[in-house]
Amino acid sequence: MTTSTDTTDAPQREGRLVHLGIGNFARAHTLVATQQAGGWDVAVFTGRSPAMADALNAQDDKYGLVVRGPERDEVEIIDVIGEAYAADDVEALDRLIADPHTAVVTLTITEKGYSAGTDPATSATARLAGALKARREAGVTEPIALVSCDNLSGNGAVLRKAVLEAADEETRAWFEDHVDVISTMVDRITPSASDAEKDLVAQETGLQDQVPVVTEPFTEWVVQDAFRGRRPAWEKAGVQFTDDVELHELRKLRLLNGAHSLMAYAGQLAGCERVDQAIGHREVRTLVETLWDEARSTLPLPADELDAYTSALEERFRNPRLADALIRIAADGSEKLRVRALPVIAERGGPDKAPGAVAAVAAWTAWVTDRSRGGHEIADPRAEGIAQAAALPDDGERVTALVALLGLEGAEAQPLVEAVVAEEQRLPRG
Ligand code: CS2
Repeated sequence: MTTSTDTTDAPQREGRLVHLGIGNFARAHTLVATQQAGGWDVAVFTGRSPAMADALNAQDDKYGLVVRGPERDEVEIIDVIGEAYAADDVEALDRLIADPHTAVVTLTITEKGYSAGTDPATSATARLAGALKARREAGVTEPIALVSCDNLSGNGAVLRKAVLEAADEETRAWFEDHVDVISTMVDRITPSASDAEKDLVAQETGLQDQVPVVTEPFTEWVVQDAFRGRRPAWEKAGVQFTDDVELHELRKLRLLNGAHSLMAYAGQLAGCERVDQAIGHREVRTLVETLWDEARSTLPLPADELDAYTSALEERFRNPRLADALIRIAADGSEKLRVRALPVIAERGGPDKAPGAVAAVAAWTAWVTDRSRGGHEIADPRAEGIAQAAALPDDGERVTALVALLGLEGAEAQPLVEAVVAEEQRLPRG
């Protein structure tokens, strides 16, 4: 562990931010904005890969950020992290959250992180609940803000619920007066990096970087303006503060992430491997347009604003140098489709009025079936249920079981099941 920031010696620092889930996205987005804001100590905890903490510590908590535009790369060293810990280091988390210097906790724990339950061994929100208890017991009165940076609508409310469920009674009672929970919309497409980026960072900066990040030039963060306590001056990094995050979230979830999921499954079925190939595939692109048309009609935003948004998206998807693998986006489909596709179908008034969103679900059921029958593991918190469903020989039963994993069952699911069974036959295959 590197402790480059001893809080007792650093009274001039404005506060400490603790980040949970230090994957690629946070290193391309949340931490970059925090570096640009300046003045804050930052401690990070890993998500799925505990080895990330060791890797960061071994390189003095610095890493290279490769911003990959359609024509060129810009390489920058991000040096905002002061301390990096493995996710399960609850002693460090308790100590940091109980310190009044800590005023903000940002989270990128992915969709499934919010339903991971109340056991600190497996749930980041449960560990956070335990650390808030330590803060209460330490008698800290200053407010702390919990800032969700995951692709869920109303992510602040979802986070509040998950933390409160895992908290003890006294901490629940203490919570309202001492904790702000902030919704945000985050956006920056961040593919998985490869050895080529390690070489590039070494060549451009001299840093021997085992954990570089590659990302697109575009970045956006819309943050609910509801902090009672201190926070980084993120506006210096172009962050937008607003009372109306939800509309931004819905726009991004249904247009960007919805199209992403559709391309991930339909694109792979059609023989594509990357997002730029999928958006360039005539039939997949037509499906994306259908999805966009219907998703747009669920968003109370002016047409010219939506036009500008979808053309910008198309350009981002077409970035040929980003090499964003569809298999990255295909992970955790049973979590993602619940928020990306099902609400569009419901709000449109049924599957017959939402063929694009139905295609996204059908592409998922068809793709997981093919993958599973081909002996591949599916990266999904419901992987076991998916494998069992995919093995059912009858299409109606198989799709019924898969759609149930999206939370739709019985009579309510019937119209979607029928539409999906029919749509699976029409999807382009390559
Ligand atoms: C993607 C997102 O993994 C996924 O499902 O849709 O990671 C997407 O790249 C980001 O939300 C872009 O901001």
